[in-house]
Amino acid sequence: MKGQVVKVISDKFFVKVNDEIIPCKERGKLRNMKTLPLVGDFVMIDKEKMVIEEILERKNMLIRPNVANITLGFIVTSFKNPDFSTNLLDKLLVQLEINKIKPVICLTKRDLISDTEFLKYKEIIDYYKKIGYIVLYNTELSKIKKILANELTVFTGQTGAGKSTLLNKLFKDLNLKVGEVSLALGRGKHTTRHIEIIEKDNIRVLDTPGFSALSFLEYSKEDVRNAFKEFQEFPCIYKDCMHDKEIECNVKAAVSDGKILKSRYENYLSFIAEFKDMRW
Ligand SMILES: Nc1nc2c(ncn2[C@@H]2O[C@H](COP(=O)(O)OP(=O)(O)O)[C@@H](O)[C@H]2O)c(=O)[nH]1
Ligand SMILES: [Mg+2]
Ligand SMILES: [Zn+2]
Repeated sequence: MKGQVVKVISDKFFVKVNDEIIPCKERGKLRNMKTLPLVGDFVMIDKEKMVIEEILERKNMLIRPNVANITLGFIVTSFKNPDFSTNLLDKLLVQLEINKIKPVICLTKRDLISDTEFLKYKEIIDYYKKIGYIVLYNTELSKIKKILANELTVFTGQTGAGKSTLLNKLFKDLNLKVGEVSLALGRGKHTTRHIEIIEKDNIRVLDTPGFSALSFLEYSKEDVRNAFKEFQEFPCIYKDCMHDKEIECNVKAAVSDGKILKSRYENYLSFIAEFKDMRW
């Protein structure tokens, strides 16, 4: 019988099969495979014995929080407190792209900047929309609910950007502490491992209010390059062009022509420069 792990508490795995939650143990032989089921894993279970027999192939996996099969990455970015950072935004977009998680950019604290200040950001925001990203505001609750429907979502973004505030609005009885840096999962006062999918109607979110950045396995330089998907619209002479030291490069030309946002390209260069089998 097929199900999905929705909660893990130490060595108990709660598997959702249709609308039933079955607390399972993992079968001993899984241990030999050095893989434990993660929240988000699709698994085959023996319902009678309440054991997990097999972990089905993962679409993706995060290290911190340690979860699998995420479909949507909700990036929360504030205009102020903390200041807007295209560098962090691009870094998060790259991580999500590489792991085949659809990104959504949610802007917060528009009320803290003036209309004149906002104009500075308009070009940047329009650019991200133009290259295909969904960009919305934390005030657009019904739009947000539609986008989160039927996905398994992780929230990410700087501490203080407004993740908990928004989650509390989406899940009325959640009561996450706002304005506090929560303790990282697995540390703090709860020593047992506890990761859970929070669910309401058709919205499913991983309860990881503490993290501000995701952590995945290493990427290659080429992965990072390919994650800047708009670069592919300017094919270079050399298929493996890194758009860096090469003399003839259509991506660099597009940056000069203003077709590629300068900050995107600069962030790209900074990412591949800090590269030593990158693990963010
Ligand atoms: N002015 C303003 N403050 C906000 C907004 N969203 C969140 N905040 C405040 O920003 C602070 C940090 O929010 P929090 O949700 O804890 O951020 P998190 O660290 O990303 O979970 C809190 O004091 C919130 O009340 C917003 O849209 N406008
Ligand atoms: Mg928080
Ligand atoms: Zn190039």
